[in-house]
Amino acid sequence: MKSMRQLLILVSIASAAAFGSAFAQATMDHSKMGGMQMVASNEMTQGEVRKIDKDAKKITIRHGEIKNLEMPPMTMVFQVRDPALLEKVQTGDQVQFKAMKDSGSLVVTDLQPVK
Ligand SMILES: [Cu+2]
Repeated sequence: MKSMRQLLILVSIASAAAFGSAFAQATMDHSKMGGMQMVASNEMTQGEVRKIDKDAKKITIRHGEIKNLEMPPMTMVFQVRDPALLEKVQTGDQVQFKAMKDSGSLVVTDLQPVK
């Protein structure tokens, strides 16, 4: 009797584990999809630094097409989320950057010189 109960417990643990891993699999696939979408919308945009204003936390970039903002190539001023980003680049540098819309203004969230 006792061993029968242990067997039942073992079976229920095994099926719980199987269910758990199936669930984990589904969760993983889902997050992978989300991750791919993030990569697509967070693609780096090419540009050239035209002007840097550290006090105002602004940078002027002559940029290529920004796919996630559906913006054609142009020269424009961006806000910079973290002023430390401006320490990494100089006027005239070729850069890669990420920009997003934040309550109406365009903000650079990542910026790095292209070697
Ligand atoms: Cu623009």
